[in-house]
Amino acid sequence: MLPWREQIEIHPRWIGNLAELTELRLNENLLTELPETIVNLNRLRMLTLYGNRLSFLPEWIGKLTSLEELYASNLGLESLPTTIGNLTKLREFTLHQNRIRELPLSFGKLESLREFLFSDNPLNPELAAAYKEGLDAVKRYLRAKAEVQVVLNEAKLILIGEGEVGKSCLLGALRGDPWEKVAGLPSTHGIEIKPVKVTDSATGTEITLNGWDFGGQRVYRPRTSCSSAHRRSIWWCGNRERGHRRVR
Ligand SMILES: Nc1nc2c(ncn2[C@@H]2O[C@H](COP(=O)(O)OP(=O)(O)O)[C@@H](O)[C@H]2O)c(=O)[nH]1
Ligand SMILES: [Mg+2]
Repeated sequence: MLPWREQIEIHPRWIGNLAELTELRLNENLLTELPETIVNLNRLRMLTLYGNRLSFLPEWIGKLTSLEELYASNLGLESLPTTIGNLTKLREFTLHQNRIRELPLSFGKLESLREFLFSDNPLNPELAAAYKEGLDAVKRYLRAKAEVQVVLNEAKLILIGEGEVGKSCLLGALRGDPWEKVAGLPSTHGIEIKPVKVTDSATGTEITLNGWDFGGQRVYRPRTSCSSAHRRSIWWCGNRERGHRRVR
């Protein structure tokens, strides 16, 4: 245990060398972030953080897998990292007086949790009702939420512009269609929707962009402007005179 006589703003770096440390009380200081050296304290069973100025708990906190007690109230936290679910020995977790609305699904993996104080947070109404019933109800709520959560990984790719600027050919090229097939296509009438599969290089997740290929003729313009209200979409705009292409 480290008793502090004065409020500290900067956390001493050498603290990460105290590999045998089991309790660290940093409450009511002026810390704005936790230095990562704490991650070396893999015997830490108790971490007291309340009353600092941390606005988030770092992802690496999930590596402190010996933690049994974590006191993180009155910090201004808006969310918890998903890695919190790795703290499977955590018995006591206080989080009151923060700004948390929702818990990560991984919170449901905290099997050892017995004491959980979460009052004075702007919880979403369903979670607030579950919290009033107790920890089991909170876990039930999270399980139910996980079951209904369907990840679609889809977005709209909308191509608009004058006729004959190359919208349909561009969509065909993005899809990997052979040029001979797309170049000879008749002018588009109305809207054609064709999928483009892409892979997120960071996560390897496959995403389907539903390519909306609009006819560029004047008669279709009202329809194009109606569709501009769609959210979560990528736009490609082609202009024949200026050769202008814009993506947003
Ligand atoms: N040279 C050239 N011609 C293109 C290119 N893209 C499309 N075209 C031609 O432009 C014409 C109109 O293309 P299209 O994709 O149907 O235009 P849209 O009306 O905007 O859908 C077609 O005859 C295409 O062969 C390009 O990058 N280079
Ligand atoms: Mg076309």
